[in-house]
Amino acid sequence: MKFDVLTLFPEMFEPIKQSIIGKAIQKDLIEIQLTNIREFSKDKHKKVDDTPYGGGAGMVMMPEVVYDAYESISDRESAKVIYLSPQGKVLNQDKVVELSKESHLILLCGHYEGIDQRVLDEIVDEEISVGDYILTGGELPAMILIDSVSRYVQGVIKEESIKEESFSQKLLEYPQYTRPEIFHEKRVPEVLLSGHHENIKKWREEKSIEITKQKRPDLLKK
Ligand code: 4G1
Repeated sequence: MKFDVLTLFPEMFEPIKQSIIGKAIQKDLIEIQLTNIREFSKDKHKKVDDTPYGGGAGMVMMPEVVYDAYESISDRESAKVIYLSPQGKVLNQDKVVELSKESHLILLCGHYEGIDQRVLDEIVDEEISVGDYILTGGELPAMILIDSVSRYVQGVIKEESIKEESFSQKLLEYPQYTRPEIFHEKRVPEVLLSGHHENIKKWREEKSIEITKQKRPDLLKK
């Protein structure tokens, strides 16, 4: 799976190359290609934004630089272009699974007050948001998308983990414990030490439902 990212701040993507995603890149299961939109500015000062027509605060990313950056991507015709934007549908696990079936995604990150609408109309296939709050740019949302989608690429994580997830879909996770058996006078629940797999499964299902009811009742209603 290939992710092409169009951004003014490619350095922001360094931290995602750690841990599980880092290993997936090393194993060539996923590829993250960063394109700095600023490199496509024809202006001597590498200007990429300008004041909005009609007035108002802030700056708008100019259409030509964004378009030229997009045009520099190879095989762009067969890729799906996603604009990370508060105007998109909010990302959920069903959408994550759907996107993991694509082989090439181009992720466009806005900054400042956003991007000139004309280039968006021309190149964007889908808008996706990561939630309803104000951010300074689409870079963190793009990383959230890469992280969540990459987990579903064959070989990135153990298949059991995915199966366990789909089984407990829409429920929160049961509590986890590891060594030591006693920590600050608190014991690990007895059933987890019993080796009785059926009882353990039942206990975990009950805990999942109980915790979801307590903390996220909205998930149970869905
Ligand atoms: C109006 C949030 C503006 C923000 C209403 C989630 C937010 C990209 C996302 C904004 C962004 C609300 C996202 C806002 C995002 C241009 C550059 C848009 C940054 C920008 C609720 C600023 N998921 N926000 N505007 O945050 O890109 O993907």
